[in-house]
Amino acid sequence: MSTVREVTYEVLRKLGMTVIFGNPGSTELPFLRDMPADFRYVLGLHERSAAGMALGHAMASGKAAFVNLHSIASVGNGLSAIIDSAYSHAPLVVTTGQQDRRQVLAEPFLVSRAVDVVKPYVKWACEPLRAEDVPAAIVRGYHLAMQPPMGPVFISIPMDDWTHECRAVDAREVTQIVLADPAALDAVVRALDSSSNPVIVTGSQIEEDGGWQEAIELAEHLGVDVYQEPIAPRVAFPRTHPLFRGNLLPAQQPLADQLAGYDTVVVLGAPIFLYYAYVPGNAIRPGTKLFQLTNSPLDASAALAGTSIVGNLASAMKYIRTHIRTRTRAAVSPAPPPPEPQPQYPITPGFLFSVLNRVMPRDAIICEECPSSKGDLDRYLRLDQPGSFYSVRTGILGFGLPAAVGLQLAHPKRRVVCPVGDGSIQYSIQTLWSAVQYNAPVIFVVLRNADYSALKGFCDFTSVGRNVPGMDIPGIDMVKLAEGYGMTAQEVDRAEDLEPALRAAFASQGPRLIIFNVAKGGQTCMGMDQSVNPPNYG
Ligand SMILES: Cc1ncc(C[n+]2csc(CCOP(=O)(O)OP(=O)(O)O)c2C)c(N)n1
Repeated sequence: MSTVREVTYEVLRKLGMTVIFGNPGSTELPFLRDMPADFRYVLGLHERSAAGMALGHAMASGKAAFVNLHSIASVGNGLSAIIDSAYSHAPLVVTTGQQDRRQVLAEPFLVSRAVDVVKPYVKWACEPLRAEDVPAAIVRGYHLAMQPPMGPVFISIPMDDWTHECRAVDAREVTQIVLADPAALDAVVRALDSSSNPVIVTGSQIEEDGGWQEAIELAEHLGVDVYQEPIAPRVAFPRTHPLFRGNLLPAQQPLADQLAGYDTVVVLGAPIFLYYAYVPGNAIRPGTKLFQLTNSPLDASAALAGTSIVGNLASAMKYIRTHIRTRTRAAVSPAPPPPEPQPQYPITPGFLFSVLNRVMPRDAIICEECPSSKGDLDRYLRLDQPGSFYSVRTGILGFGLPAAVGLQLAHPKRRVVCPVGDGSIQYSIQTLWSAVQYNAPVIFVVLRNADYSALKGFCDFTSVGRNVPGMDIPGIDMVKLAEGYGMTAQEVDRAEDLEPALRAAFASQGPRLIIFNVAKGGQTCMGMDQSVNPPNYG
């Protein structure tokens, strides 16, 4: 009879999880030994990087990625990537080693209570009761991870389990599309048909459910204004589309004010709503009809207002489009383009992103983590392709680098660009090594302002003042750090050197890191502009 180890590799193969993202330790060695030749091991030097690369891979492919971490030792380090995957709806099957069952009661070295640690952030956490249940637990975990809203599952595996005898396990088939209730969708159709001024808000679940094209068709059929959810982790509507009106603000009253002119609001695939700073107010102007279509029962139950309908976004949008009457609307003109930023010293983030927008291929993938420059990035990168934007959904720094490398590994034909702050990059800096080793040709665009500008902006926003320690990060030689991990790196100080540096990076085949010394401060937090500052909302 086969062993647990052999059957596990067999089910991983059947489930299409032949890449193992990990960082090994003693408790995983019995599994990893003699890894079959059709498997690929992607090593992260820190578990944030290993699980974070898996997260990027899962988001790009829409398929579960397999992660193998080291007992409790690395669940702590990898936890923020697991949390990211929960909130990003990215399917991960995370496994960790556990001490030998025969001595676990005696609290040996590296004993793990990881199952309890991860529970609030995974769809399922288990340590199988019997060794021979391990492969079946992985199959069950995979199918649960893949159910919308997709997310992480966690399985802790005692190190002596791998040599036990085990019967073959069927990988089974479990379908994933759950359709919204047509009667509930009819209510949305009726509301839109009787509305004089409706609006739609697009959210990242549109991308999760493969609804990019359907969202465009619905918006055009309705002829309505389109806003993007606040602090969007994915771009779900082309920024260049004439109906696109911009981002919603991540605070209650400012957001309600933005939508105050509309009588019916249909939110497609987003929470109601994702807020950052607390600016009290109504979720929506009283009297406005509000509907939410979501693939997430959690988002439906947590919405602050409106009627929520749970189901697949693409098919729900199609249902609405094919049941609603077409609206006739005078031709709309696109929102005016933002003013063209000028070359200055120091370089401004706005100028950097306007040049990047000009030189990057249209199908480039942006994986972003540059907190205080996010507003400029949103303004100047005119993304109009599906799957072209990824950002951290949780606010936990450390997402950008590993997600970029995972995205690049899953998308070898598209170039991934990772705009990242000089503070943010430090949380998962080891990923540079993985990018080099696995030749993931990501272009890391580091915005170096030598401080935590976003936090300074937040100090101003919340009126706590500037007398706060730990806001500056001088003295980091990013070129040396990158070169230390084997990566080609350069520093750009002057505006005239910016475009040639970016063009050279796009012309190169491998990963590289460019540090742009940019203007400090003066920018706003998470894309919020002055309209939400306390003078307006005291
Ligand atoms: C893991 C983690 N630690 C700390 C923070 C708090 N934080 C939010 S923004 C920020 C500054 C990031 O600096 P940088 O990447 O240089 O961007 P800048 O603010 O300068 O644009 C910090 C420390 C966080 N969100 N996540």
